Amino acid sequence: METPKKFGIGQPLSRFEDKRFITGGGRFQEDRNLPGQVCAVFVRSPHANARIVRLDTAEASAMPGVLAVLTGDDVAADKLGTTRPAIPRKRPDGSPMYYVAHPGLARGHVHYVGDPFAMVVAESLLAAKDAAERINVEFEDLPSVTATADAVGGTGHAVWPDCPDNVSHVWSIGDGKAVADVFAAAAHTIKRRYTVTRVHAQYMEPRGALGAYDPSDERFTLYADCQYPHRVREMLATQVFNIPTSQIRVVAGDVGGAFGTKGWQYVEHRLVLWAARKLGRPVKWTCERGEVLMADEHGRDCIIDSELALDRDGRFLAVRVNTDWNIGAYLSSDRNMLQTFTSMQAATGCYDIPHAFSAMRALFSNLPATAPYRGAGRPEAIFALERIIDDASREFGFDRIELRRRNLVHADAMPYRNALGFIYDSGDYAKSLDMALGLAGVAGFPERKAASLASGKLRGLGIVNGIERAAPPSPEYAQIIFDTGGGMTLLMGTKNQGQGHETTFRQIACDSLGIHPDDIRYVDGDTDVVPYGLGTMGSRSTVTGGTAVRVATTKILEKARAIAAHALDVAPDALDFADGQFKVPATNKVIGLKDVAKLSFLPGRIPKGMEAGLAAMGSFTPDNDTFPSSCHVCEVEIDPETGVSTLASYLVVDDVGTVINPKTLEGQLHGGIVQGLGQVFMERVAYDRETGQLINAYLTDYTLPRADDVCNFTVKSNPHPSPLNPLGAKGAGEAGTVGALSAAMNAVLDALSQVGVRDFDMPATPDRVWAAINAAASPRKT
Ligand code: MCN
Repeated sequence: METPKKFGIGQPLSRFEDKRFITGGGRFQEDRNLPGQVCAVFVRSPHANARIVRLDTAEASAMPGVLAVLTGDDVAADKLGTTRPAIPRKRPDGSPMYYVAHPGLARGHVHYVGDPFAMVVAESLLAAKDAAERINVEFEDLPSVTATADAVGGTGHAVWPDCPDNVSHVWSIGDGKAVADVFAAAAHTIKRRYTVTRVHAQYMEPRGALGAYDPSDERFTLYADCQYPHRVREMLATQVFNIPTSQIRVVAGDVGGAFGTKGWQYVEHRLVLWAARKLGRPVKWTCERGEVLMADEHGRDCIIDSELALDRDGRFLAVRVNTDWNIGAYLSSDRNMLQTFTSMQAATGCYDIPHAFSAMRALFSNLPATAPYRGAGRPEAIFALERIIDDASREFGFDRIELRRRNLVHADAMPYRNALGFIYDSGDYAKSLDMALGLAGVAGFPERKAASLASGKLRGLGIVNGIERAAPPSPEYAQIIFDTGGGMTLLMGTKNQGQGHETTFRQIACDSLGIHPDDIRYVDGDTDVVPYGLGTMGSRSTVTGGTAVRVATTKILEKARAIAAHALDVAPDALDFADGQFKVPATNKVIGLKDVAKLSFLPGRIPKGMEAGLAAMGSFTPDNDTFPSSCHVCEVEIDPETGVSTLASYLVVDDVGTVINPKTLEGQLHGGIVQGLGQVFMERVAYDRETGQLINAYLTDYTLPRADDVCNFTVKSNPHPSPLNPLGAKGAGEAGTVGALSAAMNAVLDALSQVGVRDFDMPATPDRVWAAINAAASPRKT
C-alpha cells in the first residue's frame, strides 16, 4: 500500500484559509470599496399582495445627497432584461408552464412582503435611507396566499390572474400505472402527509453587491458574494444587458456562507451595475440582517403525500410520492425549480424498491421565491421516505431496523439502477447501518429509554439511511500556472464559500506534484483571472474540480518530465518522480519540480520545439452522478412537562467515497447536520396566514440553533470509492442535512409515540411538542 503523503489525499489537515479568517484577513463583500462609490437601498413592499396605486419619487429625489430614485418604469424604459426558466414543463392541462420572472423592480403591483419596487442611490447610506422614507407610495392591499396548503383552492386567491389555480407546472417520473397495480395487490399499504417548513439559509454574511462601469472600455465589474461568478457573468451579459460576456467581470471574494441560496439571478446584481452605468459612479448595496428574509430566496416549503406498499414479510414493493411545492410568486430561472425535481429522483432512497412513482406540483404564493438550500429537495425526499418507514413499522408491527436492513440495496448489486432509472455508483449500505448501530450503542437504547422514563422523560431514537445525487455530469475547470521563479498558482473554477476548498484542492495538487502546500497560491472567484468555471453547488466541487486538478497535474508532470529528462540528459521514462523530484534511479541525478519550472522559461534549456513555460488547464465532466450515502442515528429526550427536546446523541456513518480530508469532511457533516436539526427543532420563516405579513424577520425571532442546542456529533466513514472519477470521490457537502431532518424527526416521533402522538409536523418547538402531548392525552370527543 502506498504511504500517505504528508499533505496529500486523506490527510486531516487544518484549513489553510482559516488563518486568514480568524486573524481578520478575510476579504468579504462588505470589505470591498471603490473610490467614489455611492450607496443603494432597495424599497420593498410592506404588503404580501398589493396594487401600487400611486408612486411619487419627487420628494425623495430632492433630498440632500440623493443621486437617483429608480423604479420599475426606469427598468422598463432602459429595456433591462431578466432571467427566465428554460426547462420545459407543462401545466396539468398540458399547456406550457406558467411563470412570471422577476422584472428587477416591481411595476404597478407587488407580490410579496419584500418585493423591491424602488431603488434609491445616494452619497451615503443614511441619505439613501432617509430618501427611501420620502417615497410617496399608495397601495391597494389585496388578499394574499402564503401557506402551501392554501395555494391551490385554499383561499380562492390567485397570485397571477392568468393562472387562476396557482399551479405553475407539474411533473412526474416513474410508471404510475404499474405502481397503482402494486398498491392494489399489496398486503400492506400506508399513506401519510408530511410537511416540510420554509426556512432561510441564514448565512453569517448577508448578501451584497458592488457594481462599477468603466465607460472607457464599456465594461462592467460586479463584486458580489455569489456561488458561481462565471455563470452570473454569463447571465448578466446574455439575459440582462445583451452585451458580450467579455464586457463583464464578476468577482467574488471570501463568501461567508451560501448554502445554495446565493445563486445567480438576484436582481440586486443587475441593478447596481445598471445604476453605476447611469450615474457614472460605483454603486454599493449591502443587505441588512433585518432585510435578508425579504430580499433572499428561501429553502424547502412543501407538503408531501407519501405512500408505501409492502408485502406480508415487509419487503418494500412500491413507493408513491406526490409533492406540492410552494415556490413563491416569481419563477425566474431553472435554478428556482431545481429542488422540486431533484427531490423526486431520491424517492427510493437507499432501498431496493422495484416500483416507484413521484409527482410534483409547483404552486405560486405571495412569498419570495424558493431555491436550492443545502440538499435541495433530497432532505425532503429522504424525510418522507424514512418517516413513512417508521410509520409503517409502528402500524404493521415490524421492527424498524430489521425492516430497513431487509430492504437495503445490496453491496453486490452495485452499480445499482433504481426504479426511476438512476444508477447508484458504489456503496455498502448494510455495513454503514451496522457500523452506525454499533457505534451509537443502539443495543443499549432500551435501557436508556427506561432510565429516561423513570425520571419522567420520553426518549426517542431515529435511525435513517440517506442518499443523494451529487456532482452531476457538468464540466469544471482548474488551471495550474508556474511562474519564472518556480512558484505555482492554482486557479479554480469553483468558488469556496466555507467548504475548505483552498485546503482540499491544494491537497489534491500536492498529492500528485509533491510540492509543499505553502508554495501554492490559490485563486478563485474572479472571472478575469480564472478562465472558466461552473461553480460550487450540488456537492460537485471535489468530484469535478478535484478531478480537474488531477487532470492538470498529470499534464504538468508530463511536460515537466520531458524538461527534467532534457536537463539530466536521460530518456523521460528513465526518471522516477517522488516527493516533488525527478530522479535517475541509482544515481545522484535529481531535479525538483520547482527547478524544472524555472528551466521551462529558458529556451536553451528545454527540448527543441517545446513551448516555453509550465502551465496546464484541466477539466473534468463525470459521466454520471455520484451517490454518497450515510446512516444517521439520533437520540432525543423530551420533557413532557415543558415540551423541551434535548439532543442526547447524534452519529453519522458516511460514504463519500475517497475522503480527501477527514477533518474538513467532518466539518461539512457537522454544519449540515446542524442545519437539519435547526429546521426540525426551531427554524421556520413564519408568515401570518391572514395578512401574509412576515412575522420573524430578525434573528431575535427566527431562532437559529446555537452550540448549546446540540450535542457532540460522532462522524465515521465507510468509504466505497466511486468508479466515476479517478479520485474515487463522491460529494459530501449536503450529506449531513440530507439525513438530519428525518433522523431527528423520527427520534421525536419515537419519543412522542409513547404517549400516543401519531402525527406531528416540524418544527418540534417546545410549545408545539407540549400541545401535541396534551392533545394526545385528552383526545377530542367526536
Ligand atoms: N470532502 C472530502 N472528501 C470527499 C468529498 C468532500 O474531504 N470525498 C470535503 C472537502 O473538504 C470539500 C468539502 O468536503 O472541500 C465539500 O465538498 P463537496 O461535497 O464537493 O461540496 P462542494 O465543495 O461542491 O460544496 C457545495 C456544498 C453545498 S451544495 C452546499 S449547499 C454547502 C456545502 O457544500 N454550502 C456550504 N457546504 C457548505 N459549507 C459552508 N461552510 N458554507 C456553505 O455555503
